Amino acid sequence: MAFSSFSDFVSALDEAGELRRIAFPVATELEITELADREMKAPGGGKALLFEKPTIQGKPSSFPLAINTMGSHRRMAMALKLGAIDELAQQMQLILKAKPPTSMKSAWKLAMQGLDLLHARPKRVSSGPCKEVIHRFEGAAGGVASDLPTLLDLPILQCWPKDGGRFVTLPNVHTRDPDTGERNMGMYRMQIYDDRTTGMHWQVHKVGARHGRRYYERGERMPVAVTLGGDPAYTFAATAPLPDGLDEILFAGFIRKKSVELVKCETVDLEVPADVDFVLEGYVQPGEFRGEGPFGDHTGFYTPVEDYPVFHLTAITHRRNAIYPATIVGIPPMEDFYMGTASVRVFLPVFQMNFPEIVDLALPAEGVFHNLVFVSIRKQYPWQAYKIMHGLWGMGQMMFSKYIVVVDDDCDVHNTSEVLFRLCANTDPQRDSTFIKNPCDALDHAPSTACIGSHMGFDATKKLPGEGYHRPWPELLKMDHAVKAKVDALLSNLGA
Ligand SMILES: Cc1cc2nc3c(=O)[nH]c(=O)nc-3n(C[C@H](O)[C@H](O)[C@H](O)COP(=O)(O)O)c2cc1C
Ligand SMILES: [Mn+2]
Repeated sequence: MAFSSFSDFVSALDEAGELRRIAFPVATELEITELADREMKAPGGGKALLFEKPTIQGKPSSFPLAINTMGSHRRMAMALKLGAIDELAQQMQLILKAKPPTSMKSAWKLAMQGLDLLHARPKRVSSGPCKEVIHRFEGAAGGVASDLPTLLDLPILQCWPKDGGRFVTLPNVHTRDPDTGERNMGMYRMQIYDDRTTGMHWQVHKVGARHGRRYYERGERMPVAVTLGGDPAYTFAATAPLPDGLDEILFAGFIRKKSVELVKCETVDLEVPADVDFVLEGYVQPGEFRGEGPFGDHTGFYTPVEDYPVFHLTAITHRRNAIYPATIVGIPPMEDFYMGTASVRVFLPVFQMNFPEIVDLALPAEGVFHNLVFVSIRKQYPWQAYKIMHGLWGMGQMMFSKYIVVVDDDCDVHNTSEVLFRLCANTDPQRDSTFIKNPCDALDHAPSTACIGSHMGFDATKKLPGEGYHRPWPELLKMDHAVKAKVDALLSNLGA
């Protein structure tokens, strides 16, 4: 069942030997990054770190900070209460393949899936742990009590030396479409400007930005609520590339097999999960923009200062024993690689529903999400690899994929060395590549103009006569099974 708090998850990591507690004071300015970066670069993603005494400009923060909590395949699965991420992929597949029942057994199976889906629907509750401490910034009678936190009291990181300031790095940003009332929860970083204002870095292609444009057009103030912590399923859902219009709260409920309990905010007309650690309530004012950045980004480079909307804080509510969740991004591999890989596993059944010939798909760490995609297919007809490339370039955030390499189904896309071997061996560069024009990731600094550019696809599959290849395609080397078994036995007798 679901985690009832972020601290539950941190305890579970601790019990599983996946957490390192850091009891001495460590500066939120750069030092936590350096420790976390070393951990994230350790084999398999190292451990999660709990900084019990983070300091802000030399002063102790009232809140501990947890980082790298999802930074390994095991911890990512643990965050979603799974033995392995593939279990969730199988559940997705069952739902996508659900057909009207033809027997008691299939009816029962469908009913069980129905129960899972039932949990997807959120429940409304009148209060929750996220309201244990309430600090309103507007209309607070009797002024502001000094022991209540502002943004400057949270252990918010300055991640890299040339960053423009401190950034909230794991915020779940809740907004509504003013026309349809549809909810969205996306992860968009927030630069701290002062105790009451931050940047709101929703990029042009993201749903928060689309909601924002509608408020700007209507000339209305846009309510925004940001949550930190709670069940880690929320954080995962906020980063998952769901199609626009698919509610992340429903998705989180489906993942955790328990309805998300939603509670009304104090100062804005939005609802947030009641069990989160912190809620930052506020608004974005139409037409107001401010320079955001530089920020040491997941591209491994600093993104430059660009204008983004400004978030004005109207209240902070939090758990009394809140833990501040954070991550850092930078030169891969980082924690977000494991989050991205989990997303790909979970959405593979959706890709396969659209393109049944897809066997597997991987975004290797070196490509930091959008730069490199390896996909294996069961090829049946000429130029099928190109159909897959174009199909992926047309699907949601896969539109950003800069290089797509298509290989045959006997190639393991999670083994970069194997894919590069196929790419080099199986392609005639001119014949087997294609360029297209498409939107680019807003963070990509390589295109001459931001957000637009070319993408390239490679067909590294075996070529067919129908593709103009009339020579006999050679056979890939493979050892006999019997010989392999014999050598395995020999070696195990030797104790090797
Ligand atoms: C650690 C992390 C930080 C991210 N920061 C941003 C960001 O600052 N701006 C942004 O537009 N997307 C950012 N993303 C990616 C979005 O969260 C992701 O594209 C998400 O699917 C967007 O949701 P949406 O389609 O509902 O807008 C980040 C992802 C991760 C894992
Ligand atoms: Mn969304």
